[in-house]
Amino acid sequence: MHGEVHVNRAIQRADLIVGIGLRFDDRVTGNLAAFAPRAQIVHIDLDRSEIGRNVRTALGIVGDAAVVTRRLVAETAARDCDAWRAEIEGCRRPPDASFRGGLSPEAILAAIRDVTDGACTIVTDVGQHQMWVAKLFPYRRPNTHITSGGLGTMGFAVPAAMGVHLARPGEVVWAISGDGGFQMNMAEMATMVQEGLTVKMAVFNNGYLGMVRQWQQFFHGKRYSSTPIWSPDYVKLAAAYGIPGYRVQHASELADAVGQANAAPGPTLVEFVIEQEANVYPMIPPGGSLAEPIEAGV
Ligand SMILES: Cc1ncc(C[n+]2csc(CCOP(=O)(O)OP(=O)(O)O)c2C)c(N)n1
Repeated sequence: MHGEVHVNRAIQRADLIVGIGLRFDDRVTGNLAAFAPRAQIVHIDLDRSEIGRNVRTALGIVGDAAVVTRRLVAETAARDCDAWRAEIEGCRRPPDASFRGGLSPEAILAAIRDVTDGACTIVTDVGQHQMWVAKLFPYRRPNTHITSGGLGTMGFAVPAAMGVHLARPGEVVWAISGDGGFQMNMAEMATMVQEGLTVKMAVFNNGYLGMVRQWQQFFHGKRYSSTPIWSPDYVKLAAAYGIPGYRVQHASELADAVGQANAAPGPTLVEFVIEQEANVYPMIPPGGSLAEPIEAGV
């Protein structure tokens, strides 16, 4: 749905796709009839019932991804792929400028990267902020991007981040949520305090259920039905739990607030008051082909 243009183009042009542990759901394929028209598909999954369920597969392999991949690599001779790589690079777009400037998602994530030196685990909720994190945070270590993926579980970030803290004591853990998803599980702040769990909470407050609002803007004539949402004062809310809170409304406040929130002992919360109608690009319309993305400024 929000995949990079060059990646989707590569899928559309590929003659072989090896899918490992994915279910080819509609957010990945777009219109199935137009998906990867040239490709033979090899589907590797632990669950036999996934194979051939959504896309026609040339070869299904049921098994543990690590075991199967190791065996596949051992069996497959190296090939020169320079021309193919160059073709994919040729489709790459410059970064979306609408992420830039002011209190943009890019600026917020750069501030978190700067204060943590990129050495943190980020747990996201579900929505636009989740897409921005996936696209813009410069992950350097495996398994440091925790998200509910295809399950799309709003409310996931805060409790999941508490779990990450328990599993990786000593790791800095940021839970990044939208104002919608945060309000679904914010009561867990009590557990955090009671159990002494250190999670840095970031709330991207755009005053909307942003990802759904974007659909309403693009495909339903801007009829914002049930997507504008009210929020409490998050800084006061955090204070009620004894948690230091910071509100960031301007880019100039970013470094200080994020730095203090990261450095203070125990849980902290930063509310980022972002542009209300910011969008995630590119976007494949529901039922559309991967070959026809909506791009920023088009
Ligand atoms: C429990 C649940 N309810 C509804 C949805 C459908 N849904 C997906 S994204 C989204 C909006 C999320 O809004 P918000 O948490 O404010 O994040 P934003 O998109 O603004 O970053 C909704 C309602 C869902 N994924 N999970």
